[in-house]
Amino acid sequence: MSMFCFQCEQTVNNKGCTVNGACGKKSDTANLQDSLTSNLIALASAYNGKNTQQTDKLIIEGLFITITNTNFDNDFIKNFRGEIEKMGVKNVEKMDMNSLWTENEDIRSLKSMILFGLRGMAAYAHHAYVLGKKNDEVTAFFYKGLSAMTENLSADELLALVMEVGNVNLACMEMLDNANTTAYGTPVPTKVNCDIEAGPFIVVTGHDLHDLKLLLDQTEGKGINIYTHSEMLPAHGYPELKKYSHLKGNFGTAWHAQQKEFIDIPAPVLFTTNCIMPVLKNYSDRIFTTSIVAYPNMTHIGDDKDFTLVIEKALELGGYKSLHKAVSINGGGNTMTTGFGHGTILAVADTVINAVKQGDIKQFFLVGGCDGDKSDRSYYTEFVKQSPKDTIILTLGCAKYRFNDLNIGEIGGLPRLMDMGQCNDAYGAIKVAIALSEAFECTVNELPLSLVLSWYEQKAVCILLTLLSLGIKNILIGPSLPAFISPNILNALIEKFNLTPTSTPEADLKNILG
Ligand code: SF4
Ligand code: SF3
Repeated sequence: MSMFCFQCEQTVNNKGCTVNGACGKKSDTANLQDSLTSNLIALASAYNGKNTQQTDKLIIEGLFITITNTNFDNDFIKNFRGEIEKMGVKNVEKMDMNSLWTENEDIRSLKSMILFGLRGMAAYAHHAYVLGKKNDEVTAFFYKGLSAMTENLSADELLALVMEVGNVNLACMEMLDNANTTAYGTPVPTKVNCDIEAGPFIVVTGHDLHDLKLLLDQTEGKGINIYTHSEMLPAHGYPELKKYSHLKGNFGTAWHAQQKEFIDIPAPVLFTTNCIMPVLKNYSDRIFTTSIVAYPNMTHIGDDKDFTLVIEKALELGGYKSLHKAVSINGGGNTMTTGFGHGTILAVADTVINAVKQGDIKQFFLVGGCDGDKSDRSYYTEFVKQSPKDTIILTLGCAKYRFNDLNIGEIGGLPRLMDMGQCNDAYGAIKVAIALSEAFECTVNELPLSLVLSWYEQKAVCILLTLLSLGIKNILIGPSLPAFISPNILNALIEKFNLTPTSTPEADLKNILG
């Protein structure tokens, strides 16, 4: 076995990647990421309770680097490890990652849930921190959680810590929601065009709204249009971003289609976060990365965020000669609507509540999370297509690309499909659920609300843990269960939360709606 990784949904045979990663991660990179994780555990143990701004940055960025489809660049990872070693911590004396991967399967499962949850939470914390927000409880928990990796804890103690990851992640996501809305305003419903106008353009992908804003500033008045891609789509809803007239629309679909969609693209693509896939030769001269994303031999824009090279590339390539029509993926149209954050939905709470009371809305479904390239993810398209006309679909995360070009109609002036944003905006969905439960004087579990989640990487793990820590039951999860949840731990989660794998859209809809 030259590597071991089982942190994402596409892991080989739903057991583990042991030769190369199904994501394209080579064994040397996987082993370097394990060594980086060991360094981070050592750093967290040494600085637990004595953290500094510098150690906070290293821990949060270091965890983010190891998220699936984020960083494939060995030199980048080696340099980053060097920064940690400068702090006087070389490795973990009590354990290396191999000892974690070979522990008793339940302990390994629980520690994996903590580690992968922390990786996801680090991504969300990073986005809030670059916008100047901090939360001491969240920061401190990275140290506590990582330190626990070397501690001899019982399964019960670890399970309590797993729930604590979820609980602290709620505070983290609230901080991020506050950071985004303070910086860019409350999102408003916005129709986004997917056709590309003639002339030079830049495609910007990932989740980092701050990088997008800097790029919009630097391209203003230069005759270059900006198009979002994948998880950047919800940027169009923010007043402080949509005010830029050269933020034109959205290019392409979800992350896993990039190797097809970037072929022959006459424009550069800027990756601000995951998900980056192995870069094909055909478009490798057009890929730029920044922040914690990196891929060997691609131009990386450093902390000065000087996007001149990206701008020059856009002007050199020149864009399409005439209007480039988008191809609809799910048989819908070539526009998508986003911007239904909690601010917008709660502003029409009275309309929603009345519609439920009058029987016009029978059920809410939150169909969201990550997308991936396996064909069984057509479940989510079919689920939305088959959902009855008196139901509302809320969505978030890149899973929306399975159905967000569909027009499924309205109920009393409310669109039946509402895109609440990135996976980064999951706090908004929780806020809406809690507000509805207060309005109906019941618990969230008693609401006519079903969560149908789609997972792929570690950000989905921390969000799932947050939902469980809030006591939310009956969550449907697919397209498969995480390989790192052992049978015993799965049984415990089923018993306590009735966490259920998705089956078929027909059966699941029948089961929910009776
Ligand atoms: Fe395999 Fe996923 Fe790990 Fe990549 S991130 S090596 S696909 S488990
Ligand atoms: Fe998507 Fe990678 Fe998870 Fe942000 S961009 S949801 S998979």
